[in-house]
Amino acid sequence: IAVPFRNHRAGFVSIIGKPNVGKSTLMNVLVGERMSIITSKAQTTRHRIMGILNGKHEDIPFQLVYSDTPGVIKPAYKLHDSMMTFVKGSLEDADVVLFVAEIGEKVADHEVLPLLKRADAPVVLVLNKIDLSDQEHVDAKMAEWEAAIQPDAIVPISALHQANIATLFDAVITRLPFHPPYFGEDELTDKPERFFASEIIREKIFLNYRQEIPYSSEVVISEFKERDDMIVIRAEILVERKSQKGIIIGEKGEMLKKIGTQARIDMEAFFGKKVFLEQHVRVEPDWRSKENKLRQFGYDE
Ligand code: GDP
Ligand code: K
Ligand code: MG
Repeated sequence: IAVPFRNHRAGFVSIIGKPNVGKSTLMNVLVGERMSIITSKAQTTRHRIMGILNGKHEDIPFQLVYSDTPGVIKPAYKLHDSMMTFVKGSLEDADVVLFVAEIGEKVADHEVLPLLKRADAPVVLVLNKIDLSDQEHVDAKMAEWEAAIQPDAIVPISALHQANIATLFDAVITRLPFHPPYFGEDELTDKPERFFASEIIREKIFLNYRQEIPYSSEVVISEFKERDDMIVIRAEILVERKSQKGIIIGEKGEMLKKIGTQARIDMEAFFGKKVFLEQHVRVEPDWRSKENKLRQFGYDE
């Protein structure tokens, strides 16, 4: 006789939504680690990033595998195609979908709605950034979403101010299937350490440069050597044009030095070790449109 498995919960929780609604901020709050990079610019997140949380809820141990994903957009580059493939993949695996919408967003013709049809999993509509609104407006928006998509639950939150996160956690954990853990207890993520080194540098590029520069940049870690007392990291910053290389480096190299310092400080906090960081800037013409380059930079699954 098959005995139903009831002593552990585990599952995949996908965080999806349009750009800039606060998906990465929420992911970090839920995982309790600064795992996904956050900036005020759309399309900061390019990959599916898993963050694993182990714990206990009402005496039953659980393993939550959250996936942060790129914002849903209409692809303009090959790069965007692979970004959207990551989103679709995460929906297909999902046991619970966290569909994040911000309070100011229009409900009609929402880009994410066609994608939701791919998911068999329960959908929790997360209404984020309620700190920018009042109760009356929040209630009205919740009613609008209820009428439009009939989600399994609607939870208004502020990811930035960590408001109502406990309610959201409850909505997730109670929908998590009974299942043995998928990952080892000490695993925090599915991505290697060098991935986070490159993401930290990308965040600094997004924060320090304007217009096309962040979107035209990619970071490749060419060396990641862990020694007893420090980590030696060599990073290549790739841009699409020569003029962009000059902008990245800045006058007398001051801009490159600035992002290098900011990145090193964050890396030392993330890895808990001293970091020696060396950066090079290289032109890789039109890398965002080239399939072989995208593959080389890890945009395939
Ligand atoms: P993503 O593109 O969906 O991953 O969004 P991010 O997490 O990168 O956040 C986009 C911007 O929204 C950042 O400037 C965040 O600080 C901001 N943000 C995220 N959550 C909230 C929130 O609850 N309230 C407010 N006011 N801003 C938020
Ligand atoms: K963003
Ligand atoms: Mg993001």
